[in-house]
Amino acid sequence: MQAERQAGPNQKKQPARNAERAGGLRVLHVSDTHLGIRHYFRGQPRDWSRADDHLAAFRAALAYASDPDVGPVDLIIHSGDLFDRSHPPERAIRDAVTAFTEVAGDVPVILMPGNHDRLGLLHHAAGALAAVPGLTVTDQALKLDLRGIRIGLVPFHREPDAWAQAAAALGHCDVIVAHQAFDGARIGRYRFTAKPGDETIGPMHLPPRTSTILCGHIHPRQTHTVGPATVYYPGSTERTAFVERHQVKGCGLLELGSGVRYRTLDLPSRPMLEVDDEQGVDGVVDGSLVRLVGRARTREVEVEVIARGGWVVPWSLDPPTKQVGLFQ
Ligand SMILES: [Mn+2]
Repeated sequence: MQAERQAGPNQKKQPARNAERAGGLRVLHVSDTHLGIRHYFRGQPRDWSRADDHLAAFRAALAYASDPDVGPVDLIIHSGDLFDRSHPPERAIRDAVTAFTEVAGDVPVILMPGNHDRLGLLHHAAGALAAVPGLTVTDQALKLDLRGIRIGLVPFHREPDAWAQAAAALGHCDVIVAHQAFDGARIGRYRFTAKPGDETIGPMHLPPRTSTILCGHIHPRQTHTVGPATVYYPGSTERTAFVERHQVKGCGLLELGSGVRYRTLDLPSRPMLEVDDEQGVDGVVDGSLVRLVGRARTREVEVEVIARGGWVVPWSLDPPTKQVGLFQ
């Protein structure tokens, strides 16, 4: 990939943002887009798929690169889980290629696999993604130098020691890109803690003087410190499960100048709600995703929710099924 681009006649005119841009670097950080996700809802339109929402969120995240209030950016980094599964549907691959092609001509894009799509990026989608000019896909630790700023990409490892080894082999980096759970990351009330035999990365696994980590894997957006480093998780671009129904989704903008600045950028999400009694149906709006729980799990409530335009997670009157468990 090219670190510097020449302004040419086809180059879109982009206003100089501010003085601190000179010599600095602006990176749009996108993660956990989970394209091709398959969730079925009762009452959903025939021509709709939940994957459409994830594609729209992905495209909206990329559009921030040329948003007058956010862009221009020098680089787009996707820190893993582009696809929801290791063998993504053909359509999800085509959609990803189209979206990347639209931006990668203007801004270089770096894509690193996550735990969900590792095989997808390496095998099933490798050929299609390789054909996108300006897109770099790496499943190996890789160090890039952009205007003197060293960016180290260290792909997903289940073993923290293996991750640490791959990171150390790169030498000093100003920014590390990862797809891991770091010590101190939180999902709800759960807090990841690095301990022997665990997959969590702790301060002991970081190369010396690591200061900035752009990370995927944890879906609620958050920023926290690990030893001397700050880990920035932009979170997933759409809600991948009902447990994420209250989370604001988005991506991030890293600005490296005289200091380090990270802005979270919001994206719209489809409304999701749980209905646990008859009154709960009042909150259902058109096109919302609804999970019935407790005594609201009746055919009557389901019919009422669908009449109000809601789309309902399949459930059964039989003992809980695996299908319901998918969303927990
Ligand atoms: Mn993910």
